[in-house]
Amino acid sequence: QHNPHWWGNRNTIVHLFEWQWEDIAEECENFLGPRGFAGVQVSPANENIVSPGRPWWERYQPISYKLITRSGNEEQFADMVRRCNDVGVRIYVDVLLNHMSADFYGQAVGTAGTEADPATKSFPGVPYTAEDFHPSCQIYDWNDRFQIQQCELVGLKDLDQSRDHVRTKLIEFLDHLIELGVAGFRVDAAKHMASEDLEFIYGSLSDLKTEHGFPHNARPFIFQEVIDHGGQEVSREEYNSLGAVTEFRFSQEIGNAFRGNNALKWLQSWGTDWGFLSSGQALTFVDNHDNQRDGGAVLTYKTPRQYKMATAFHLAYPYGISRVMSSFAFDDHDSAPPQNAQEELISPEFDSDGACVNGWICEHRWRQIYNMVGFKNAVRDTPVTNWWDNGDSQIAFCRGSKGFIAINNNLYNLADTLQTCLPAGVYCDVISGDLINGSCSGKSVTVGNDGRAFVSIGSNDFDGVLAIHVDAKL
Ligand code: ARE
Ligand code: CA
Repeated sequence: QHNPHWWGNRNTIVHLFEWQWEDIAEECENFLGPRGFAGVQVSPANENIVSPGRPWWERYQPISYKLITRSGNEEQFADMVRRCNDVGVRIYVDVLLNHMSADFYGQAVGTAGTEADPATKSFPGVPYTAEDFHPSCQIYDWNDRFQIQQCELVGLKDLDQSRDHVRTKLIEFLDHLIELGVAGFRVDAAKHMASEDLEFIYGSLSDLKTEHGFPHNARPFIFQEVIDHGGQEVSREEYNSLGAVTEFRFSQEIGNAFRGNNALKWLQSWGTDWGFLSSGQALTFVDNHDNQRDGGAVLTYKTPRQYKMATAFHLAYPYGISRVMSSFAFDDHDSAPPQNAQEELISPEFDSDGACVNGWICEHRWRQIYNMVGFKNAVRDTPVTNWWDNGDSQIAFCRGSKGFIAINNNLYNLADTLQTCLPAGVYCDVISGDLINGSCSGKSVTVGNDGRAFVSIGSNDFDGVLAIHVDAKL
């Protein structure tokens, strides 16, 4: 279940973290479809506990499988999936199979009004009773398989996926989403579930629906959240045959490199040589909704220049199943998403350049990022050729005869004549500008008959990247 069922030549997923279904439907039609995005990872769709202040993470505490959350109800969800599929954008849902809500706030009420008593493990909305859960214990030792898989991750009531009743309820829930037209799932906390149980569950799911535009016998795409930085008791290798796995080492290493801790010339061997999973099994990202809050080497929207460079490399280099993060602004771990006085999520608003202005960051609407999504589509299925570097942190390479990228992460200028591998002509650098009505609002690059071009990226340029491809030729 490694096939994301992308449409045409598309190949990038965006995580619209905490967006409402109606806003996602509009975004598919107005922006993601036209810009060539392949799919959206959406926030959990099932009922969650209502927590004071409405932190984003309340959505990781399920109360039932009713499709009612702050993002919208079932009708709105179904409408979103239909409208996104209609413009060739797939929907992948973040699903919580490991646990239900924790009992931190006593008697609980969910976003659909369902009551539950997490303390006694009573979730009548499903229904689940205490016997559907593992006996309570805490994870103290992250090298103890029993604790990791059968104790409570941060106090979240831990479901026993070996039980028939639990399996049945989880399969019904996922099949319901498939019925509504989704293309697959991000499986939260997969490491905290035995892979044999997940194998049973994934294998029991129905095929994707032909009436939603999927081929016959198409299996749901699965990507599993397994944080494995190496030397772990429960490893990514227990899961990668079942579906793709989030490759956290990618996020770590790309952050290291573009923070300047590692010369970019080493990226020539990017991929499995770095200890990453094989390309078709790795869900790759510069940051995700957890590690962007953790600090450390991971790059985020808060360091935009380096973030855009890392993202350009991510989308230019043929490795992994790429996911772009689209965040809301936050100060600390618990900051709530943009909401009004009634604690309802608010819709993103855009300025005249299409950038988000009201608390949503919308990295996916940054030109340097969405134009690299277009680059990745244009160069699909071509290899890296003509790698060039200056022995330090200026690099360049071709993608077949379809695209060329140069990156300057040194504190001095790059100004060189380089092989671009492109047919002769004038191209628009899609990082510094856009090609609009036949003219380029950024740098133009003239490629000669020998495929070579003069390339300049000043150390003071707004961005440290230059990218040209055959779909942005003047
Ligand atoms: C919140 C509060 C807690 C409280 C709890 C229950 O913050 O203080 O105890 O509620 O009331 C998210 C938030 C949590 C939040 C939770 C539930 O991040 O803060 O707890 O929702 O609302 C491990 C797991 C990995 C997990 C990370 C966060 O292996 O699966 O921890 N990631 C997913 C999601 C999260 C989500 C959950 C799981 C829970 O992406 O957004 O939590 O559904 C090493 C280990 C990793 C470990 C990592 C971090 O790297 O190898 O396995 O990840 O450290 O601890
Ligand atoms: Ca578990």
